[in-house]
Amino acid sequence: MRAEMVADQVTSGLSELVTADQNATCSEANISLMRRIAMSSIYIKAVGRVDGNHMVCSSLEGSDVPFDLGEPALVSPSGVIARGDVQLPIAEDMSFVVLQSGDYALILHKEHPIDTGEVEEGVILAAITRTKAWTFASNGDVPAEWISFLGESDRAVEVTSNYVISLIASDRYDLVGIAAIPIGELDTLVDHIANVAIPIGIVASTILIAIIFYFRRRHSELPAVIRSALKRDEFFLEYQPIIDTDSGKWVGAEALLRWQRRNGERIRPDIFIPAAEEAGMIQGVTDRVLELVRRDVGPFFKFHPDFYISINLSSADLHDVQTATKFQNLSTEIGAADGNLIVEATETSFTMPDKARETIKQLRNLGISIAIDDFGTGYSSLSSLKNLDVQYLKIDKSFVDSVTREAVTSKVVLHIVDLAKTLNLEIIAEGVESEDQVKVLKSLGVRFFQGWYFAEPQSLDQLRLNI
Ligand code: G
Ligand code: G
Ligand code: MN
Repeated sequence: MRAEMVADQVTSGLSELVTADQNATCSEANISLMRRIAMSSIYIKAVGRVDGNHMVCSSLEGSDVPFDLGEPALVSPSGVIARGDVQLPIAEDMSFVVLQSGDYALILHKEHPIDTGEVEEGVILAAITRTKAWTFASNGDVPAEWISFLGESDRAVEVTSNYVISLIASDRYDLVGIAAIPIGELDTLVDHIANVAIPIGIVASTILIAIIFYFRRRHSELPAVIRSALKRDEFFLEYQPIIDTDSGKWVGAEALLRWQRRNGERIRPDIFIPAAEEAGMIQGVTDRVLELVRRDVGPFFKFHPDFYISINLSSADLHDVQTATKFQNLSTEIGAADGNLIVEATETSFTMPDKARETIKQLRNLGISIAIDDFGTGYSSLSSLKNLDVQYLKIDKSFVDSVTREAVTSKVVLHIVDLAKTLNLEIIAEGVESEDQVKVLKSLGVRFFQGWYFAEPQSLDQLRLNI
């Protein structure tokens, strides 16, 4: 590419000179023209006027004394006369390339066609004509036979006893670019790869593989660990109070599943619940939740007949025909009256409303109320809500957080509250953490609250002491 760029400038420089020149040889105007061409080019060092094998004048200062250029080395198919290794009177220790068309010649630095920045020690770069193998530029000896490696094609890579040689022919000029790397150099490169790059690669990929296995094992292990946790009875419930701000009393509590392993490690429900759902084990977990409620509650409702306990259900539970029967058994065992139990399900559990509807109907027949959990985060349409037999909306914490922050989402809360009023639903604001949130939500008409601001999840024994 670099050799082609130089050739481009040579071609356009020469054609400009030949067409523009109406001046007498070596007149002042003639020399000015040559200087302008030389100045406007990056690669052309100087422009000169040639007579026979002599340069008679040029754009160079004080070079009006003719000097010998030597015999042409090559005449190209397009008629360009080329000379290499030309010494100029003003710089006799350097040699230049001179390319001539008609009476004009361009003087080029020998390195420009192969000037590609940093070059490794021993690497040979060259630009050579394809016909006659004349060296346009090179930084070392290029054996004439190298050109023959190209054969008929435009690209070739060849290995000799000393070099690996790569050749590319220009498709616009009679030029071939050559890069040759000494075999010895290649050995150092191979050594570097073998001693540095490969070990680093092995270490890095081993670590990566270990990480992937670790996470895959953890992932695939989780269902098995949940199964053994069920056997080992590692699950328990905490109950987070729900406050009626009209009376200031705790009117109910949400049962939240907790898992503490024998080694003391706690695993959060937002990790193991989705894992259990994915592994098709959530019904087993829900069974345990109901069993834990039965154990915890005992005769609780005898003493607190107006209190309710809400239980979270997954989508799979809502679509399970046995769920209602399980609740019926629980309800009987703990002596729950109408309104003592609430079932919470997220909006997304209702994406197949027909299937969920049957379970909801049966639960409603048992005197159990239904709450839509995390409301606002799902996609339920208002019309589908209207057709569901639901009594509570739990506004998701993210919306509760927004009421004292972003105006846009707090508008959404306003709409949720309006919607709830129209549909005759009670609203419970979830994850309430500050007095400001309570103030705003109360002013919007929210009556029930759940959150750390009021009370944290606690054991039912603890909760019993506080009501
Ligand atoms: O407590 P918190 O980190 O407690 O609960 C995180 C999520 O886990 C909440 O979305 C909550 O609804 C859900 N969750 C808590 N307990 C249960 C449960 O017993 N069953 C189901 N399906 N989800 C639960
Ligand atoms: O079922 P649901 O998605 O509503 O789960 C309630 C979750 O919110 C539980 O993880 C519970 O521990 C958590 N929680 C309850 N009150 C607060 C609160 O005030 N702040 C925060 N950050 N989390 C809360
Ligand atoms: Mn919930």
